[in-house]
Amino acid sequence: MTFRRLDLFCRVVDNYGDIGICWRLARQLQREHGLAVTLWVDDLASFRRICPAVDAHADRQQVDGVQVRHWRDQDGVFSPADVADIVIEFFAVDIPPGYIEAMALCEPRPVWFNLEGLTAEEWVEGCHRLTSPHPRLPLTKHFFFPGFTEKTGGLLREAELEAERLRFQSDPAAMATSLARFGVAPADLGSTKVSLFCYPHAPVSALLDAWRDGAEAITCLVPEGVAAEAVQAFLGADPVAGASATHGALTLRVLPFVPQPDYDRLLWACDLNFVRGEDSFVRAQWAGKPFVWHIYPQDEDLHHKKLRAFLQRYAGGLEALAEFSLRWNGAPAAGEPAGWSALWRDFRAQMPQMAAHAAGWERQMLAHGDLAGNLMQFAATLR
Ligand code: TRH
Repeated sequence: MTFRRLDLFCRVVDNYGDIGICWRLARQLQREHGLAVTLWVDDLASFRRICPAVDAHADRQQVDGVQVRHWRDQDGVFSPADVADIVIEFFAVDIPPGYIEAMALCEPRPVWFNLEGLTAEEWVEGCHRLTSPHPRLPLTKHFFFPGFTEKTGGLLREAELEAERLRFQSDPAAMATSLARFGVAPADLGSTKVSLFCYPHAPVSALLDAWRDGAEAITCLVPEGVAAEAVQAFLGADPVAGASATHGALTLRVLPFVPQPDYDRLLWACDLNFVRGEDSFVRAQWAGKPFVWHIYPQDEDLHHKKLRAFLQRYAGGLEALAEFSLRWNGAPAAGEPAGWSALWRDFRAQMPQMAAHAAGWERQMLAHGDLAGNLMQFAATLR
C-alpha cells in the first residue's frame, strides 16, 4: 500500500534546531515523496524566525506545500480518520494520548517512528530501526537514527541541493548579490569570509583577537543574537543587524537572522563556516567548505565524547582541524595548549586540504542515501 499522509510532531526544546530539522524534513517529504505532510509544532514564533512566511498566531496554515498545525496541548480528541499513514515523533516527544488511541484503531495501523538526534557514536548502529512495542495498545514504534554510516538512517539532504549549490558557487555575481543582501560590502569580497554561528560559551573573543592581530584580512559575519557579548565588546556598540567595525585585520559584521534557504547561501558563499547544534552542522557538510562545529553542550561533558566520535570519522589527517575543534569546544586536548593565534595559523594553513576533504566526505555520505529517502524505504518494509 502506498503512503499518502504523514504527520510529524515537533517540540521546540530551545533554539532553532528542532524546528529547523523538522521543517526541512517536512518539506522534503512533501516535495520529493509526494506525501500530504502535516507538521505539528508547539512554538510558531521560533518557526517564524527561520521561515518568515509562518503566521505565529494561526492554528492551522499551509506553508510551502506543508500543513502546519499549532500543537497547543495534549488534550485533542482524534478519530482514526485524523491519523496519517506515517507518524513521526521527533526526539521522543509525547504525541497527544488521544492521537495514539486513534492510531490503535486504524486498519492498517500507521507506521510510527521516533526520529532521534544525530551522533557519530557507534552505538547508534545497534539501535537504528529497533522496535518499541506500546505497553498497552497494539502499536509498535521504530527508532530511526540519522548518522554517518550505511547502518544508520543517513543525513537530511534534498535531491536538488548539490545542483543548486554548484550553480550558486560558480556564479560570482550571484554570490556577491547574496552577500550584499546580508550587508556585506564589495570591499569585503576579497577578504577571507567567515560565518560564525555558535553557542554563547564559545571562546569567540580570543579568536576575534587572533584574527584582529593576524596578517590576513578577514570578514566575520555573525547573525544577530549570536555570541552577543563578544560581538558587543568588539564593536563597542549594540550587536544589532547592520552593525559593523574594523579593528586591525578583522572586519566584523552583524547580519540579520536570515530565512533558512538564505542561511545555506551564506554557508556556500563563505570560505569557512562555524556552525553548531545539528542542522547547521549538517548544512556545513553540504557547503563544500571547511567548517568548525560547536556542539550542543550536555551534562558531564557527554558532548565531548560525541565531538571526538565525529572528529574520528571526519578529521583523519586533518590534525589542525581536530585540535582547533577540540579547543573551540573546551575539550581537553593532548599536550600543552597553544594560544589562539597559533591554533588559527595552523588551521588556516590546512584550510585548502579541508576544502578538498569536504568534497570527498560529501560523496561518501551520499553513498548511504538521504534520511528522508531511507525513512520512506524502511516504512515500505513495515506495511
Ligand atoms: O539552533 P540550534 O542550536 O538548535 C538545536 C537546538 O538547541 C536543539 O534543542 C538541539 O537538540 C540541537 O541544536 C542539537 O542549532 P542548529 O541545529 O544548527 O539549528 C539552527 C537552525 O537555524 C538551522 O535550521 C539553520 C537555521 N538558521 C537560519 O535559518 N537562519 C540563520 O540566520 C541561522 C544562523 C540559522
